Amino acid sequence: MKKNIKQIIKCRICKSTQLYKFLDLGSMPIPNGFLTEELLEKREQKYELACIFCENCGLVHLTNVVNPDIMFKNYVYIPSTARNMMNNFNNLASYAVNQYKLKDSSLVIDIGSNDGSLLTFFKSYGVRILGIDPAENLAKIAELKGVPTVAKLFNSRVAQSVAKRYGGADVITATNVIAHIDDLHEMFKGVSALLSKDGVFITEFPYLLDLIQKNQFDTIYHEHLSYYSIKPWKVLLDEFGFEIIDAQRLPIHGGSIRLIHRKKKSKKGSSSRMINTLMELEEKQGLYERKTYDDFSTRVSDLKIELNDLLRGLKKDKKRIVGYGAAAKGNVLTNIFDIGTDVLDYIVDSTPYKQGLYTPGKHIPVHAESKLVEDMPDYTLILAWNFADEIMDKQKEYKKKGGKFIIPIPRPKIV
Ligand code: DWN
Repeated sequence: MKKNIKQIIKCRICKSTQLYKFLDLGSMPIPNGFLTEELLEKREQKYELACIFCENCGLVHLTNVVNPDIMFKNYVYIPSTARNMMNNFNNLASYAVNQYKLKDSSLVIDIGSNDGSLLTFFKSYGVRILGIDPAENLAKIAELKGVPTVAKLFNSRVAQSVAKRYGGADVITATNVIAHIDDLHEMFKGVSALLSKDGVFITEFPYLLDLIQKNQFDTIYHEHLSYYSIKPWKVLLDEFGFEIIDAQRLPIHGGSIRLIHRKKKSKKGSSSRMINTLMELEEKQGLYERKTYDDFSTRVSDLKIELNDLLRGLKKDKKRIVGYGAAAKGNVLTNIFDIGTDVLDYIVDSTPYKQGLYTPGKHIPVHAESKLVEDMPDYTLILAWNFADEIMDKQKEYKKKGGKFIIPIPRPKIV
């Protein structure tokens, strides 16, 4: 991609130009663009954050695509900082190994393998593993964990060379990465080339139904190019001859969906009962009507007023407030709701690479979690609300000493 930004003019899945724009969040820097102190003075590149809804197949997209090299070459997000995330990976690995009777000779390939966390669970079952991820910094960490990793962006060319070298994959996983992919047709060409005849392709991504119903506007950011529901996803599967053989809704990341696919055994293929139920639910919840998206945008504007009234009221009462979780979603919330160091003194986070840095846009300093009990601010705004239970469980002493938590999504509440 020559320039750093590409405008979307037709649907990523069905190529329709019937695109309805909603939720214009303004512009902000990329949400994982943390800054060192020296960089604070430098002007940050800001990119539009707005959504379009394809009135033909129903896919929700961002209005543009930021150059993936800018976002993913050197990546600071790692899943291993969250116990719930690792439990989810453990559950996925044991499900796949048992359900699909994997053996030592079986090959599991993870697209968007990050620091190798998921494959480490598969490795414990003795199967062969391989990661594919463009983040060179994370590929090195994965290799140190004994997870061989191809540090490249997945596409059909990479898939063919991997298939030539390692053979067909019995399982291909793609968790929290499909939303990051611009050319889905190229991705599916790669999966078709890499997956063995009877192999399964397991995807996990945040579910659009949860996002809309729970006001999760802050999971809308530059890394997430698409927001999936079953109807548009099935258009892609039909085009590439895949079918869904199992589906599970998961609580992770505010509500995700795990889909297990295989290459269609027959022209017609089959569709699990669960899929038909979900598609009916999507229709019933108005997921394919403009009004749903207009109402969502209105709720986000109301949320901005409600959260700011709460926080600024506390500041008026001379209360001290900090953030918890220097998450990409937290950087969206603070930038789009205009919550800066005038409200949050700092943010604590368990990720070593983020500590000592400043958040993109609002330049809020990030410290280690231990600072919370040492410093005892009156309130803690949980920016990583998707892990609120885990965080509050970890910080029982802060609560015991009188600290209070604020959970911003789906509506602000003090706990
Ligand atoms: O899709 C993506 C999701 C899966 O992860 C990526 N595009 C980027 C990333 O989004 P995120 O940064 O919003 O993810 P998390 O996992 O919701 O971020 C949680 C943040 O909170 C991390 O920086 C770690 C931190 N944390 C913490 O400090 N203490 C998390 C837990 C559970 C904790 O106890």
